[in-house]
Amino acid sequence: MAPLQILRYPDPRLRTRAQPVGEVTEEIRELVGDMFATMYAAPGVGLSASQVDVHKRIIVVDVSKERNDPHAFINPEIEIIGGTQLLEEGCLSIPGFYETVSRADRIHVRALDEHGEPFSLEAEGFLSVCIQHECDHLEGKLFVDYLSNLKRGRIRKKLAKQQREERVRR
Ligand code: GNR
Ligand code: NI
Repeated sequence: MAPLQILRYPDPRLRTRAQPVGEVTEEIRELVGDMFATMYAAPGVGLSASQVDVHKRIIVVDVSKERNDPHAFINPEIEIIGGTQLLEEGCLSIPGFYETVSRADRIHVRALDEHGEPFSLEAEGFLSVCIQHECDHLEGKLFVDYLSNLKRGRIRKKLAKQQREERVRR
């Protein structure tokens, strides 16, 4: 399992809509392993394949305190059950910026696991937010898209500048 490089906003590749996984092969399982390695190294509570520039519908999540409860979701489908919650979100692709986002609270998720077996679960609270945040990535959507144009523009400018400066230094 090797950590992969994470794309950073405003990289246009983060706007790619991911394609469904046709068959859960050994290659997909290797990618899932690399995604877990990337998420734990970052460290983050979730990661989408989109963020490592692989535009397939795969997300991984571990919201446990002990970092020992990994879940992979392949071709995830979310159905909103109800409620709303406000939570301060961050994103490994938007380092250093945290903003409150309003999302559904209770959701039902259907997906395939890394063996290609269908499963479903109900989530609420932080797990629900994480799954919604990751599924947004698969649509090319980022949490900053829920902010005002002004706020998003400021974040975009700061990160673009940081990355220009990093490229000069390297
Ligand atoms: O590590 C992460 N933390 C987080 C905190 C609040 C809401 C969502 C997240 S997901 C984020 C990792 C990430 O960017 N996944 O795409
Ligand atoms: Ni993210």
